[in-house]
Amino acid sequence: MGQAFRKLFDTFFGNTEMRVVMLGLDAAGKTTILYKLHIGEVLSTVPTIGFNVEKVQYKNVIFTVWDVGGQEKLRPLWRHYFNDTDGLIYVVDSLDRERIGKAKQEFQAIIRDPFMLNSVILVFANKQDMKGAMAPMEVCEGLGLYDLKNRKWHIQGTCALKGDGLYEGLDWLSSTLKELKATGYSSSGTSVF
Ligand SMILES: Nc1nc2c(ncn2[C@@H]2O[C@H](COP(=O)(O)OP(=O)(O)OP(=O)(O)O)[C@@H](O)[C@H]2O)c(=O)[nH]1
Ligand SMILES: [Mg+2]
Repeated sequence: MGQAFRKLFDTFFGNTEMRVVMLGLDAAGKTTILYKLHIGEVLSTVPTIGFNVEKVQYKNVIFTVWDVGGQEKLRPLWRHYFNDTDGLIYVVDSLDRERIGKAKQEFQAIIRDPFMLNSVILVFANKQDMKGAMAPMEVCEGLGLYDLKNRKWHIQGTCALKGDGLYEGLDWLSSTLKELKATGYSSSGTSVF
């Protein structure tokens, strides 16, 4: 099979590989999400010092998911994971109203990084099982998503402990990335809710 044809074949019928970086403040639930997706179970987690990386296959997409520790002292290291990234999953602890401003600040810095300008953005408004959690729409406002111009983004309410919402998010990510790959990569577009 010629290389161009193989590429086209893979895009429409075969497995597509995508590199995704998952970021967010400490205790947002990133590692819990990674292992729920990877093995279908919730493992007890400790704060991540460094990163975890796993391949997660969903439908015919293989996601390589980098889960990077979110503690303040580790955040300057995030940018080392930006290169060659198709998608960003930004995880927010929806219960943590106090730090939504901080979550916004870090989020805006990531998406404005030159290496991240083409990545599509999936936000998980996590811990929706908790009473008093911000609704996805509040998280959306808190992060300034409505003000984004020329970016493809989507917000999804999730409960990582039960797995609620995780695959809906991956569905959006895979269809959006496939569409972009098929049409030759430009992540500009209107927001989806
Ligand atoms: N109630 C509830 N708790 C959750 C949920 N997701 C994660 N947690 C809990 O939140 C805590 C932190 O989860 P982690 O997955 O370790 O958070 P993290 O984002 O990886 O944190 P760092 O590694 O420090 O960046 C753990 O006690 C999880 O059990 C959720 O959807 N609901
Ligand atoms: Mg972690």
